[in-house]
Amino acid sequence: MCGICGCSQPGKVNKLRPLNGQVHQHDHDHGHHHHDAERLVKVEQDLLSKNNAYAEQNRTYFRQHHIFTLNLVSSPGAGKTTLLVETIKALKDRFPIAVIEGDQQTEHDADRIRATGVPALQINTGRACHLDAHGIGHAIMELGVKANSLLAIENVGNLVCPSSFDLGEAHKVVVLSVTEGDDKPLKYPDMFHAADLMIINKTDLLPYVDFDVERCINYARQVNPGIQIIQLSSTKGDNFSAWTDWLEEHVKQEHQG
Ligand SMILES: Nc1nc2c(ncn2[C@@H]2O[C@H](COP(=O)(O)OP(=O)(O)O)[C@@H](O)[C@H]2O)c(=O)[nH]1
Ligand SMILES: [Mg+2]
Repeated sequence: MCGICGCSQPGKVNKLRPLNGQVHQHDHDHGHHHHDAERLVKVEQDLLSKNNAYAEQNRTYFRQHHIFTLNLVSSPGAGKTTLLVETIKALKDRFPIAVIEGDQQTEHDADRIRATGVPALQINTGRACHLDAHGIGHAIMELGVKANSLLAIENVGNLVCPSSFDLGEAHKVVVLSVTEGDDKPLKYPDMFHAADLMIINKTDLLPYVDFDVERCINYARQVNPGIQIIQLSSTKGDNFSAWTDWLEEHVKQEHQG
C-alpha cells in the first residue's frame, strides 16, 4: 500500500483526490478538506514509520549474514533486468547471488533471472508502485538468501514512490538510460538524492539521441553532491567492468565487515 499516492487503496483514491480541489465536483460543504489532509499526513507518517521498522529488521539480518543488498530503481525500461542478467553472468562464479523482482504484474523478470541459474523471487505489487520492507522480509526467508552473498532487489519501475521506502538495502542504485532525457535528476530529485550510485545506461545509443552526459551529471550532483556515477552499456558491455569492479569491492567489504 502506498499512502503517499494512494495507489493501492481500492476505492479510496478518489476520496483522497479532493486535496487537489480541481476534481472535486460533488455538492456539499468543504469543511472536510482539512480532515482529509490531516488523515493523509497521518497515514503517510504511520506507513513510513512501520516500513522503517521492518527495514531495520532486514538491515540487521543482512549485516548478521554478510549479505550485500542493493535496491535498483529506475523508470520502466531503463535496463535494470538487462543490467542484472549481465552482472550475474559476469559474477555468479565469484559469490552467491539472489534476486528479488518487483513488478505490478507478471513473472517475466524473475524468469529472465532464473534463466541465468540464479534464484529469483517475483513480488507482484498489484496497484502499488513500489516494494516495501515487510514484503522484502518475507521474500528473504522464502528465497533462502545465502550468507556472504549479493542480493539485488529490482524495484517497480518508476522514479517517484520507491525513493521513500527503505528496504534495508546498503545502497539505492538509480539506473537512468540515455533515451530518457538528461534532465531527469532535476525532475525527480528525491530519487537521485536517495541513491548513492547513478548508472547511466545504454551509452551505445548516445550517437542517436540528444542526451548531454555532462549536463546530466551536473544535475545529479546538484541534488546529490556525493552521488557516484558509472556510464555503461549493458547490452554492448562498454565500461561494464567499472560496475562489476564496484560491486566486487563492496561485496568484499561486506564479507569482511
Ligand atoms: N541499446 C541498449 N538497449 C538496452 C540496454 N540495456 C537494456 N536495453 C534494452 O532496454 C529494454 C528494457 O530493458 P529491461 O532490462 O527490461 O528494463 P527494466 O524495465 O528497467 O528492467 C530492453 O529491450 C533491453 O534490451 C543498453 O545498454 N543498450
Ligand atoms: Mg525489469
